[in-house]
Amino acid sequence: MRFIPLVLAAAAAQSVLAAPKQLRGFSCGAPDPDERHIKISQAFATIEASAAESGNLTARAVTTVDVYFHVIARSNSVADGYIPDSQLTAQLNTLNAAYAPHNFQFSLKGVTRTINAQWAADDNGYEMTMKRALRKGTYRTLNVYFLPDMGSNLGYCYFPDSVSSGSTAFYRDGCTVLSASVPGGSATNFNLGHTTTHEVGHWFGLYHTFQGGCTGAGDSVSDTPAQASATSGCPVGRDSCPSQSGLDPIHNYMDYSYDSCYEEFTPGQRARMQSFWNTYRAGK
Ligand SMILES: [Ca+2]
Ligand SMILES: [Zn+2]
Repeated sequence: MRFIPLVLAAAAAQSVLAAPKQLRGFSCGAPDPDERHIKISQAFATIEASAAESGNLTARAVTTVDVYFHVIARSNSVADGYIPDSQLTAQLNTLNAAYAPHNFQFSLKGVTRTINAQWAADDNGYEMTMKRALRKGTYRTLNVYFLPDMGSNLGYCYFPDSVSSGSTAFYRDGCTVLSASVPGGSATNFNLGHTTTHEVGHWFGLYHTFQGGCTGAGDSVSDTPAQASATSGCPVGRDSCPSQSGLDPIHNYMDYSYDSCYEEFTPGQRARMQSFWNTYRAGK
């Protein structure tokens, strides 16, 4: 017991130098889909299933999504969120690699950099102020805001919906991601850039794989096995809904696993992203 204070003191001293961001686990602040949005997903599920049956899910052309990265920082030091261009490039590459099998690619159209302590702290009262100042493009344009302090969250994003250009919902649209989660960042276990992959999945209309738990429609995607709760780490063989078929989709980008555990979206999720894109974003 006598050694513990020394160990703690050493760890504390080290953290001042290296400042690794210790997170208890992945936590996403994306709002739960409401009943109305779940009904939209279930309607897509029916259409997608009949298209699959009739062999109508032919190979599609690659869709390129324009992206703006917004770096919000407390100061112009990396520790305060001022992510270097090299890490933004690595983030873009990670996103493109994750979505390449699903016919989506991302083209970086611009980077903005803002030093603003209130925006950097993800204060609710400033979300819309920040986004009204920074959001670029149309409803088919992805805006990602990198913030250094998000409380216990690694990120959050908003589902596609019917919004009119210039409305509050239009400006709110986009993903907010912890700066330390970009490739090479300081978020232990979550610094390979897949927080952005996960949040962009929400932007394309996907729910968490554990949405709805073991019963009912779950995430409204038929090929992601039901899951009782979020996964932590990378527990191979986890089966949180033993009465349902399939092991937990712990390698799915829409679970809460470590970045190193993430591997895939399913064909069903790919079809769902395409459905939402075609209906809500493509023409905008
Ligand atoms: Ca499912
Ligand atoms: Zn999420």
